[in-house]
Amino acid sequence: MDSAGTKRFRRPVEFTASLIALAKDLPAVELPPGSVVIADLHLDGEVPEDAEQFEALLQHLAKAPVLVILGDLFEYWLGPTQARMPGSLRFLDALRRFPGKIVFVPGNRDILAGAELEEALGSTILMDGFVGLVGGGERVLFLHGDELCISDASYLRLRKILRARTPRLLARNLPGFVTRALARRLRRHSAHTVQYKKQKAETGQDSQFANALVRAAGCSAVVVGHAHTFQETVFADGSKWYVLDAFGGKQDALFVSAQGEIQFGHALKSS
Ligand SMILES: [Mn+2]
Repeated sequence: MDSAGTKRFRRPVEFTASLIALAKDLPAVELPPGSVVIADLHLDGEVPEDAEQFEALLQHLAKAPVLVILGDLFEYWLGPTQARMPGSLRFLDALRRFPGKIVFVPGNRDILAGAELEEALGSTILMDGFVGLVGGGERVLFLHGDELCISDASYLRLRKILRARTPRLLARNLPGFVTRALARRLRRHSAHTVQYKKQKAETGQDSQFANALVRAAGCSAVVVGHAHTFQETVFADGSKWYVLDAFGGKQDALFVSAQGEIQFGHALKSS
């Protein structure tokens, strides 16, 4: 029997309403000049080059007072067990050594990250995104971007389940074969999105919902990753929606300029 406490996820409209409510009350984070935002690095512990590239990137960005990682830092992240795997240690060490502040918003692939990653980040994971304060008080909303794919109802259901407290605790103690199956599901949604991005002007992300979230958060722009292809959209009300390239693309990073303005470019550009 269904009680109020076990109310199931029914329609995307409930999902969008709950996120619009959340957007009104997101944490605010100061992004001083020199701050950098990147997303979708997809680091894989089984690929040694990934560790070298990541160390080089963090060294390159070492002067950033705040580094924002907007989700899918890892190819997949399954919790405490993974933090102890040899392939993960270099990533975590590199994060620990970063001199500035790191702000992390999880993506669909690292939604199960918890205390084991927070220890290396030196900060609390911002599960639902945040409002960045730039320049003279301009407010910019930062999200991973998977939440904009509101036509994928089965993914939204999974997303909700993985974010609930009890299932998260359970998932973190599941046997390896179960968590690996979960990882495959988390990756499948991304593969789906990568397919979408091949069709121009179609990323799977809903622009009207992006606009609604910007308004709800009282922001002038929203910046996301997830779709892997840079995009700039100006809404009728003048607010803007930006999608970052996946790491390695020409516009894979947001920089806060000396004047406190947001600019886009390559994370590894020579400064
Ligand atoms: Mn993603």
